[in-house]
Amino acid sequence: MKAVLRAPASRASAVRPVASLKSAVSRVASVAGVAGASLALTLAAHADVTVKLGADSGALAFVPETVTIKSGETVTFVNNAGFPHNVVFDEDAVPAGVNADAISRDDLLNAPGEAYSVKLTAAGTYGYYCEPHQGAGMVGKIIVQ
Ligand SMILES: [Cu+2]
Repeated sequence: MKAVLRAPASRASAVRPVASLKSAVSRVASVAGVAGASLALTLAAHADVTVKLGADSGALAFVPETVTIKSGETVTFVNNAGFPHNVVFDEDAVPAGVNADAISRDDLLNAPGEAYSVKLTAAGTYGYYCEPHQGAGMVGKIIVQ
């Protein structure tokens, strides 16, 4: 009686890891699919314009250096190369009434692909720079129409 019971039990436990491995793999695949889809949605929702932090060549620059958006659109800065970077709006180079500190991202972006989004509404020209690389010419401009 004991032997009869033991045999099916050990067969079952031998099969179970394979089954759970398969379901784990399909779980990972579906989670990755969901994550990819929601990432795409996030980018679509928040990036009217995207500015790379660091050129593909590795140059310390915002790419493109000047972008033009409509009032209420969002600019998303994405870490690309040569980080850490940050995005500091110059208080002397933003439209009157705009709080440069409130739209700046002082904390350094350290990780690959790390992003900072800012929505701008007041029309005019916004000058900004990267604090660590300002001396190397890492400056940019946003024109809000
Ligand atoms: Cu920088």
